Amino acid sequence: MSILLTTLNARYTHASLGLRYLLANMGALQEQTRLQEFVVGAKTTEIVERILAHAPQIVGFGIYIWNVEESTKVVAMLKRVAPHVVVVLGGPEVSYESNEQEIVKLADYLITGWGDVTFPKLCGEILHGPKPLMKIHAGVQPPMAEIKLPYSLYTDDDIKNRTIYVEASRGCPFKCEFCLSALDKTAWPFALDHFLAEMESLHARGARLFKFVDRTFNLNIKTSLKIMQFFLDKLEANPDDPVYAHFELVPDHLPDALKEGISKFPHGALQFEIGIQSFNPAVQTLVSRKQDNQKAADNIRWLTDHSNAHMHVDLIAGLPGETVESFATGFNKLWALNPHEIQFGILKRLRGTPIIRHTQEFGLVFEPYAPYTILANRDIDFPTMQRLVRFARYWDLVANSGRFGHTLPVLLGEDAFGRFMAFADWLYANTDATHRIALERLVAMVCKYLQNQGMDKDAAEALLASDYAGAKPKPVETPAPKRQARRLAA
Ligand code: B12
Ligand code: SF4
Repeated sequence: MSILLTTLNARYTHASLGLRYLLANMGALQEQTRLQEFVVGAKTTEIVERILAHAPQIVGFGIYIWNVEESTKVVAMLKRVAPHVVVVLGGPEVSYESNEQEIVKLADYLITGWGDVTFPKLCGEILHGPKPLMKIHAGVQPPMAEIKLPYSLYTDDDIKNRTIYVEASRGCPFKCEFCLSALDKTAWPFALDHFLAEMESLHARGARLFKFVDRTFNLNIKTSLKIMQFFLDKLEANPDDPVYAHFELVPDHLPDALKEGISKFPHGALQFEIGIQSFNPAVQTLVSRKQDNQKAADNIRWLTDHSNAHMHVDLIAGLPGETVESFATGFNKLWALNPHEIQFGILKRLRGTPIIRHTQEFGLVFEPYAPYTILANRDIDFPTMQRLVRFARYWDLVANSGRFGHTLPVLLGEDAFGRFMAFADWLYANTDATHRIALERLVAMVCKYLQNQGMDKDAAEALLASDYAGAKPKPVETPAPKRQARRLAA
């Protein structure tokens, strides 16, 4: 074995699709290439020891925002104990602004962008010459038909225990300035029939949750319909053996044909992640996000009323021009549309993204280390931003967890944002914690807060008891995430 592909995933359940693409495309070098994944939080010495146990000549690291800090330590240690091992980096986190990155300084080579064809080529040159002269290589984007699909490389163990990521297209045609995909020129589809044949064999091998990483599933409706039909056929052929598909959607593009397809799916089989990000037209213009807000709202309403899909809708706080008040208006508007989950994200400055053009005018201040979260801007000072961060954390615990289905509407009343912000401020003042709040304690705190707000003790306890009983997830023989099962059971 001479080449090792490795990365630190965010969790064990997240299998790396990027590395499987590289392995699938190694050509003649595939025989001598292995894949070994780690999880962030693992001990650096153990990672280095396990890498070296393969006695590799080349180690290729997949570098992402969630692992760059730890990977830097791993590469530094690896180069100390085994300086002869050639380190090649790749992945989105090192594809831009790479010259200033510590990890790039420590490595021998870097491939920016797509690695599918450039990594095997570079490895061939390192192993057999001529020795590559340049340190940094721009990854070649070949025609999609030339990229070998990696799905057979998911092991039976992966299929049984991990999220199966799949990709029907790469890239995004939109230009939202906070997003790395804004740098893509367009979206490039893989040949659909070939892709679906691979999905067929994954399904035959037991895969039941397919998570599409496509930036925009509903870009080409013909393709979306064919993919949905694939899953519908599976569901119809065997209703007792459900299959789940997760897609990212743009909210303002849901033609009737797509709606008709969506409406045929049973409870929970479709999971949609929908980016709203901001309902504020001035902010949308500033960050070059084109979105018809009325259509988006109508479509989310339609999905809530007429489909069985589980909906997770994203908002971002901290965007240039977004004040707390305008964010609150957007949040309340979204809450009124009743999605299952609102993902309250805080703006991050991803390397390479054009959002930095607003730095001066809007006073954007970001954390210097990954994940580069915004700390303050012209309209939201640091303490207020921290209140929003806590709001996001508590929202996840209380609202998105699905554990407080009956209590939440009472807690939020007619002003979801304002009331939850007041609750978040109170909870923080009374617990001093945003993490590791045990469920029992959280229930007790919510109960106390409701009483502080004037609710009768018995009524508050009864309300929470109704949730606590309902909070127990119904037995689901599915790989669907637990909290989604709770939301759907509510
Ligand atoms: C799955 C995923 C996750 C998973 C983690 C997966 C894992 N393995 O652990 C989860 C859900 C946890 C996650 C979380 C986040 N994510 Co994410 N995520 C993705 C997603 C949807 C898919 C990744 C993927 O498989 N892509 C498909 C493969 C084929 O592409 P690829 O990974 O880029 O690999 C190619 C190249 O990069 C390169 N390459 C990769 N590895 C290597 C190695 C070598 C040696 C070489 C040469 C080349 C190379 O070659 C590959 C093939 O061409 C991408 C979006 C996307 N569609 O890519 C975002 C993305 C990677 N995430 C992103 C972000 C910002 C986040 C969050 C910060 C979001 C947030 N606001 O909270 C969090 C991070 C949380 C944290 N702890 O810090 C950004 C990346 C930013 C960065 N610089 O890394 C992306 C690109 C989304 C975007 N458009 O902005 N994410
Ligand atoms: S936010 Fe979504 S639509 Fe906008 S560029 Fe990124 S992936 Fe594309």
